[in-house]
Amino acid sequence: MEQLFKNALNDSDPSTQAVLVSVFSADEEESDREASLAELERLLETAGGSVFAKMVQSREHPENATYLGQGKLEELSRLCSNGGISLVICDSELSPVQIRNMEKALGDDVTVIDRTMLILDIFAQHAVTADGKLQVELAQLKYTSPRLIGKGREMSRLGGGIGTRGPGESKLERDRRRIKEREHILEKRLAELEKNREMQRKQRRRSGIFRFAIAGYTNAGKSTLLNALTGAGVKEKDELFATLDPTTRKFELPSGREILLTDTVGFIRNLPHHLVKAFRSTLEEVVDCDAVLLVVDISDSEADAQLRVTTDLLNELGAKEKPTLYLLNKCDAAPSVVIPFMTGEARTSILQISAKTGEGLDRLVNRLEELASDGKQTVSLFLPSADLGVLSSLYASSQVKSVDYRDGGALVTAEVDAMTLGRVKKYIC
Ligand SMILES: Nc1nc2c(ncn2[C@@H]2O[C@H](COP(=O)(O)OP(=O)(O)OP(=O)(O)O)[C@@H](O)[C@H]2O)c(=O)[nH]1
Ligand SMILES: [Mg+2]
Repeated sequence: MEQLFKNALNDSDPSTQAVLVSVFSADEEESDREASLAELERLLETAGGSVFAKMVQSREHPENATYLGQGKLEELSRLCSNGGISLVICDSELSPVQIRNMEKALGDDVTVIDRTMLILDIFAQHAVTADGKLQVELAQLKYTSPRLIGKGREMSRLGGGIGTRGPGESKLERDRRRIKEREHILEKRLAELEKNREMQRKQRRRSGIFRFAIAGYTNAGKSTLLNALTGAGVKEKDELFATLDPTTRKFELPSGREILLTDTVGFIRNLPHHLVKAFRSTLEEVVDCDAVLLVVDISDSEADAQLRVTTDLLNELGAKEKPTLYLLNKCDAAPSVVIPFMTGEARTSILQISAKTGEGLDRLVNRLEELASDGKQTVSLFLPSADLGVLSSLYASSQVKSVDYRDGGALVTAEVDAMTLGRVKKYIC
């Protein structure tokens, strides 16, 4: 099926240079602003571009019509034309009107995009599964298309995507209709895929195997950790959002107990709400688990802020009550640190590790063992023929290890939690 979008940077020269622009209000912390802009730079590099210049304006609010004030906009225009720059990226969410007016002021050769459009570009480059690709395309249609339409841009392959100029109004009307149709198709397909995914999740739940989700800020080392433990071969790379699609792998603990580990999409500050909504089914993988392994990159000076963002998002997704093990990763690259945000956490829930060198992974495995076996024990039961129905509820709530049918009933070995144990006590043999 034809894709309506291409990426702003994909098709361009790999050395595409851009001006990064940010409007800060006076009540924002200076360190937050700088970190956000530095992150925008990393996002641009990940997307295949580089920074020509950064421009910052401090004012009460961004200008409604043009984001920047008049004087700064003129300065930006001069900067772009002198440097031959054709891409401007703003570190906030821009309205379609702001983009249109900025482009009008900057001239025909300059494309203006915002942080979210840039993130979606990266997502589009990194999505692998059908599910991931559809979610990205739908989010681009919903977010990016209103920001392009009316700008005299082609929306389709016909024009080659974000950077193309051209069509008249009748073309735009056709594009609007095509976009709506495409959105409809994508939504239907996604709903079907979501059904499958939910079935898979149900099966995993029913298997009774303890499930850990590996969550954390983008680039924290989640995929490296999954690979170090399971040899999963997931892409690990020093770039943002290397992973978009979740990967689940079985891991056998030294006791022989099996657990499931799921590597998930990373979090980032200022993730707009509608993006969270668009990627909800991917993000839900993060919370559909029995416990969370929250990976923090302690070699990053922003570790504390990143942990804050991650925790807020996890809470928003409904993971507040999940047992959480904080993994202070990249300890090989950082001195032992105290993260202010974590001072309230129990020491037993914090471990220093290095997914790269393997340091601390043996302790991690021990903790996984303790968490996975919490309150559970393996029991042998004899279910008389008349009570064989109990077996299906055992499958639902416990890990059934073996069933041996014999005269008069079945001999069952299962790992049960305390509640199930209460229900099946009378069958213990
Ligand atoms: N020094 C050091 N580098 C690490 C460690 N763990 C991961 N890295 C590096 O950090 C970078 C990011 O690692 P990934 O595993 O891709 O990070 P991620 O959390 O999966 O990132 P996204 O999928 O982009 O959200 C890679 O260059 C890794 O080699 C570690 O313990 N020490
Ligand atoms: Mg990853």
